[in-house]
Amino acid sequence: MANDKADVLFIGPHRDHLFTELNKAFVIHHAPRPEDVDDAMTTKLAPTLRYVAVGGHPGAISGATMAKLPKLEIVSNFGVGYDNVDAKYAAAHDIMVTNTPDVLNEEVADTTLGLLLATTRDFIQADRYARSGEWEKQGDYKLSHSLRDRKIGIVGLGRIGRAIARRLDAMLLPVAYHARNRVKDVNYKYYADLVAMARDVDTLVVITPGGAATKNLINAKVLEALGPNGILINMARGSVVDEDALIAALTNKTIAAAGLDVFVKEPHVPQALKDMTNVVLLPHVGSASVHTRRAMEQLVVDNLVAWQAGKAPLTPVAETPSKRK
Ligand code: 8YV
Repeated sequence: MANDKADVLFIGPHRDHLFTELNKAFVIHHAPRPEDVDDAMTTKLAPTLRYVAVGGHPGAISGATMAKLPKLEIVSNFGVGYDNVDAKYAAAHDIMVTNTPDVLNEEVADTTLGLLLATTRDFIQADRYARSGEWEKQGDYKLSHSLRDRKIGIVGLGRIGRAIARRLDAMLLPVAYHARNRVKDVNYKYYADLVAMARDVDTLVVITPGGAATKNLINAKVLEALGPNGILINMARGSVVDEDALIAALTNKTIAAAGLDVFVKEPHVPQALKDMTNVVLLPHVGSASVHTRRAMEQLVVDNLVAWQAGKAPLTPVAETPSKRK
């Protein structure tokens, strides 16, 4: 029997559940890195390829690559953030782009709270103190910062930002937020001016989309306004924080501490940050549980399968609203 499965190009590292599910409906062509989509591959796939899936560092697709695939109809991205996909090019060329919103909200919010607590209460250094036997030799570990009396400013009050705010409510912490627009159905204090918010709070939690519009949004000015008791938590994208300004602010004690899940050039973590004891560094694990990654992988496949069946995709991105019902 002839193989009547359609081709899909997956750009990114291997994922078990994703590959098992994709394999049921498609023939997978795998490019672990964007540069693996070379001329030989695009020439081979160009006459027929309608479906691309992409995601997981370093999975990405540029407009230039899309241009080499004239039959391309849809790019299904693994991840709610899609700064790795040229959605503008896609929109201009009638290519659908989908992402994986909602299924990761609670997981990323949980991770944020964990990182906030670990950073504020110094859990990682304290763990080292207990393990190394220093506790027995030196006595009790030094007292830490506290969440008590803190005011939190959330940068980006989207779906994940709101899940974080709900958790902070339960912890009796006052929440304010900065976003491009005021969010209608919440009572948190809104700041149109990020520096003004940074001045009024002492803790910033960053959970805004990456990309050109938010590049270096958290700059030296914002960090200075946050002040010497300030704690910065970045769960968004490395690009949202000016990494050099952050390293300077931590070195000069312009702010007190930082918890970072994301970096400018992942998986590279600057040595200056590794050398500091007042930072907690996570290797981009916001959504990285078996449970949530499986749900995200399933949504990548479900978007492609719906599209292939002539239906509207489940979760199109804002730039490419579905014309299908
Ligand atoms: C993923 C994420 O780790 O969804 C996102 O935007 O940042 C994470 O959930 C990432 O997309 C895959 O590397």
